[in-house]
Amino acid sequence: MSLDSVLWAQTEDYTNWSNWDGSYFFPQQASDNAAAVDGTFDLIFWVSVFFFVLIVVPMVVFIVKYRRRPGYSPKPAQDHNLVLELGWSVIPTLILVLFFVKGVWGYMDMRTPPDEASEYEIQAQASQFSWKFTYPNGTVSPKLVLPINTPVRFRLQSSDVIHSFFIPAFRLKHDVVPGRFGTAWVNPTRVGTYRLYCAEFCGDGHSLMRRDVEVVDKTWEEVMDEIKWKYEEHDAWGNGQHLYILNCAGCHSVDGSTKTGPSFLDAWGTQRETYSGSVLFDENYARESILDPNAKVRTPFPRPSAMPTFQGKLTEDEINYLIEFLKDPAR
Ligand code: HEC
Ligand SMILES: [Cu+2]
Repeated sequence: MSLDSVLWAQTEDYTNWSNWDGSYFFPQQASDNAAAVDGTFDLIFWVSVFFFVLIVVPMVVFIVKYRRRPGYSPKPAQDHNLVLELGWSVIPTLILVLFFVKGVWGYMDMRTPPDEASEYEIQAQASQFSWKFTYPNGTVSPKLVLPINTPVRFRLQSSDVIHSFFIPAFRLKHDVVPGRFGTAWVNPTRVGTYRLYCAEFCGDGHSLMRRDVEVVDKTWEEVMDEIKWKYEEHDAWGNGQHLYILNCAGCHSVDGSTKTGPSFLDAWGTQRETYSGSVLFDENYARESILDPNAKVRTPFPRPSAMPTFQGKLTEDEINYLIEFLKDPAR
């Protein structure tokens, strides 16, 4: 499995404009709630356009028509008109009430998961700078794959700073605040591949916090079975790559580019300059870096290290898989 298939964020060149799938219009509507959100936006937009034209066009016409000219003297203006004043107070108020009611209805629908949604809950864990999804069967994956027409709930969690879970095609956005759970839900209604972004500036790798969201025409059981990472079906290197994508790819590249941390490309077996002197990149240095990043900090990276400790988050087996991967990450 290539990295491309797992993490387009790591491979696509976003400095190239042709890779941007942004458009002048809203993204495709891929959820139940999308139509209501767009409907509210359109209502406010077109009412605003209507009043903009109603006010600005006569204003420009009157400016020209009643401009100061020689031979004309200004006539005294009427200074009070009860009907007019009531009209321009009451009508906009009613329109605002309409916006409010439509907005609240839509918001309540978006915030209240239907009963079926509590059956499937995905835990979405944000950390600098990646997303990890835990499925109801316990599988942890960097991929978000959802069966069509099945409401699903998300439990949102951050292990460091504030992130934001944003899937434009679902019109779904919710802040992910450390120290408390957030919830969101969606009923995907269109098969396809959409994008998940972090919408809260969370550090220098923020723009890398992107994932594909796949909506597929399969059942939950099929999706969970497919997505389940089976350690015994892969070699140690493959398991290491899987763990790297889950935990490290947001900060460490395997193509030689420096992100928040140094690249792993051709790093194994070389001497690394740290604030505590030169160290050989071997098993012990790798393990120590994972468990206690501040023990030896690479120059010229800032101290204390931006790397979180993985003490208690990765097992010894998993660290061994990662070490196999680090030996030759570009295999
Ligand atoms: C939030 C960003 C971040 C994450 C996530 C992260 N690291 Fe780091 N890592 C860094 C930074 C920054 C450094 C350089 C400073 C230092 O030595 O601590 C670093 C240094 C290292 C080093 C020493 C590299 C060298 O060139 O000398 C290793 C090995 C390492 N990380 C392994 C990992 C592994 C394995 C993971 C995933 C399990 C991981 N890191 C996740 C930011 C991160
Ligand atoms: Cu983020």
